Amino acid sequence: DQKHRNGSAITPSTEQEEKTDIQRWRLLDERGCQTWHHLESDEEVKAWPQSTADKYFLGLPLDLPDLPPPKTPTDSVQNALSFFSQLQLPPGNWACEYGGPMFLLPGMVFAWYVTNTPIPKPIAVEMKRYLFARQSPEDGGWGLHIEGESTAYGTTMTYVVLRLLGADEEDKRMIKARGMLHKLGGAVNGPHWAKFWLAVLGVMEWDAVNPVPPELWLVPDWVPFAPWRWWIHMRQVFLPMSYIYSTKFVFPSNPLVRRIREEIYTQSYSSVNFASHRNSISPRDNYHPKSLILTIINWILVYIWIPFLRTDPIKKWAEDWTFDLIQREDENTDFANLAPVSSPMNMVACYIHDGPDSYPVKRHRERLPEFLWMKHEGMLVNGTNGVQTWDTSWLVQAVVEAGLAEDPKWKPMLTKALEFLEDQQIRENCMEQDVCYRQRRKGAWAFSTKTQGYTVSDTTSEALKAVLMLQRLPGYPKQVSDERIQDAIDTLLTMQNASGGFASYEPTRGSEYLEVLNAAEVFGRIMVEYDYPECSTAVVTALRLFSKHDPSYRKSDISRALDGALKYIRKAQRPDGSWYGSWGICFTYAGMFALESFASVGENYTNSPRVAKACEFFIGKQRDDGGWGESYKSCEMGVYVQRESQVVMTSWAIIGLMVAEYPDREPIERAVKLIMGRQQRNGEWLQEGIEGVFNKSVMISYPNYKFTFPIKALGMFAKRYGNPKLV
Ligand code: LAN
Repeated sequence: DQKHRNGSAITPSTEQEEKTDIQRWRLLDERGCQTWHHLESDEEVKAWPQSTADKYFLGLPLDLPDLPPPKTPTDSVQNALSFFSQLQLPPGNWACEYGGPMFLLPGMVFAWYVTNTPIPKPIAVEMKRYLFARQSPEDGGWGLHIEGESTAYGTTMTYVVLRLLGADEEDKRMIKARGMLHKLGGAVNGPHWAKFWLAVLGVMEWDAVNPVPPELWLVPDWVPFAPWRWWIHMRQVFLPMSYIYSTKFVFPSNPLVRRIREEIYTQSYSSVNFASHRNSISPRDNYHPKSLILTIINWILVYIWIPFLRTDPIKKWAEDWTFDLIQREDENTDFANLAPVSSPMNMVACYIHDGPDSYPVKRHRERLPEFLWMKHEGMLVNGTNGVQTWDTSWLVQAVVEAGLAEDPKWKPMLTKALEFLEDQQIRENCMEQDVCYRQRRKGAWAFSTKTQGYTVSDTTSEALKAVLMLQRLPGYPKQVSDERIQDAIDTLLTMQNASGGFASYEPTRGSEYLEVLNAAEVFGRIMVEYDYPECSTAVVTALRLFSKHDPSYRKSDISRALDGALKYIRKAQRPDGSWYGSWGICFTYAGMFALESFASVGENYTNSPRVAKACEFFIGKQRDDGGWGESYKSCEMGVYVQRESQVVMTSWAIIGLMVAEYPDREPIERAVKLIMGRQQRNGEWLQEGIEGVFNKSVMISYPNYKFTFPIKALGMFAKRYGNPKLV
């Protein structure tokens, strides 16, 4: 049971496993700022006992009582809340592991190592344990994400990181990993981001790294490919990367580094012709092959621009301006930064520019650990500095939808959640937002915390809905004033695209043709923002709810925004009735959202052929056991790929069918029974397959979805069908 709870497949290890005492770990949550602590002394352990949430995250026994077996969907929701409420953290938010991608942890360790930042022993030990637990038992490698097949990227980076963390070259698991790495062609076959880090560490020559020219930041804003137009994650990674590339920083070599050089290639280090490997990549990694145009641009940069045309003043000008932008990102986020790929790179840039003991380097050292997460398998790096606002908003909405928000039992929990959301609303725009190309954010919510401070169209919308839903109910304090709610609306209204759709962090600023500059090789559709049915729906439903609450504020702007968004969602429907999902797996996720959009404007199965078609698509995918299960392969391939039923996807599908008022109750009821049947006696659901995705090819875990979406789905069912006895 403990094993299943966290969905692990622990690789049996023949080596004597080094490990910390798991009973000594605690999660500290200070206004959403989450850090894990390993308590060294017995006094500390006594003074700071492990909470239920700590134990749950660590896979320790919880000793919770069995609850009365649920007979109705509402019973089941009550049990789920009994369990899930115990995981609420003191500031009012929920947390969870947010892992999946395997390329996040390496960046952090590389950055620590090359900046001579000591890695505390418990962290090094637990990171090693995690990486070994995630090693493929078949071939000894690692993939792009935990469910993916082994790649040169995953295997090279993880191998080197394990060595930096102290794993022995002769460890059987390392021998196996090295064998796989060589089979994949060695480190020269890694993608661009791998080569970049290997060059920084000094186990690869910079000649093997395709150019990352900071000069691009000097290009005037009107130029169609200027970096300010790129998707925020790409430009925020490109930013420190281009600075570091330009300085050609290399960590001063030491015996370990020299040893690694001899381990990761299929030939001796001195015999590798690095310049000939700029474009080498293993076929398994090459999800998005570089365009011919990019290959030509790289050639010109390497053979003409850099050796003959790039003068020192240009180089200096570009580096200065790039570093200025790095500083602005650091200041705007108090060194938390956008995400865990750019953050370690910003730290290295500050180390080069400001020196090892500077304030920026120290502050980065303090903040990087907020990305860490500890679980029973060891320590990993989360996709963001947490899921605070996002998961808290979903829980609130689920309870409200289930009609239980006024139940005195859940009021204290929801009041705390509301207080948390109030605290996390962003109240000011960034300093000189136009200079650093930032989107307006006053009134918005970020996915994780206010400090990170990036508005996302859907996180702002989901948090706003949660606040509006609760504040309307009797017995809840009005935490967020009308003016602040209007600020959120104002920000949302700046985020719409000309197409009518909504993207993630900003309206789309550049053309889709910019994908020809996609240099990352391992991801698809990353260069610019795109319209998303998920994000568009979140905004639609938030605006609809808001206009019920305040019908006069910016009435015509809102109605125009709604028309546009719906127009986009209609257009995005595929001929088979489905929508492709970009942030959850995959068609079940996006379909649920699209149907919610239509429902919010009164379009349902009976009055809209489009909605009927979407419902038929869902029904056609239901499995024999009554559930839905979709593989992550759907995201990669763009077609629905079945897997065994999952409670999360089953919930998404029936939420869609119910809001669409699908006339036949039978398939929905079968799904409800499946969800109820999988609930444990203590109210929890166990972890199943991975739920989320980004950039088409990377999967990411949303473990709290197995609570929030079943709660919402069962609650909605109970409301619509009179809470029948189903067991
Ligand atoms: C996220 C997490 C949340 C997600 C949703 C809110 C669910 C989505 O609807 C909009 C996009 C957003 C905000 C999102 C974007 C990309 C993120 C930040 C991630 C998937 C989490 C990790 C990922 C980030 C890009 C990881 C770093 C990797 C790079 C390639 C830079």
